[in-house]
Amino acid sequence: MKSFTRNLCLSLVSVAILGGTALASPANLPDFDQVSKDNDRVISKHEAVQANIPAEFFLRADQNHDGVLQKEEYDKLKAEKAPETAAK
Ligand SMILES: [Ca+2]
Repeated sequence: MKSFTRNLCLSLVSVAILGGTALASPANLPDFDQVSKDNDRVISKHEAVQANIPAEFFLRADQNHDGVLQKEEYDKLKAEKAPETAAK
């Protein structure tokens, strides 16, 4: 029973690490037009949440701090390399 619990914990940790890695790369984000659904040419926080874009990415990408992502800002974010790749 003890080892079962330990294996379960290890599995959960592995899933957390793999999931985190996938999300950590802005290159995996959907295209601008898929996220901005109302044709206002910007991505609102609400649209970002619906597209599962981490708040961390949103805040980093919003370079003029107007609370929405212009296409240029979003494309710049998508062009970033994952932190672990960029570090090497
Ligand atoms: Ca902006």
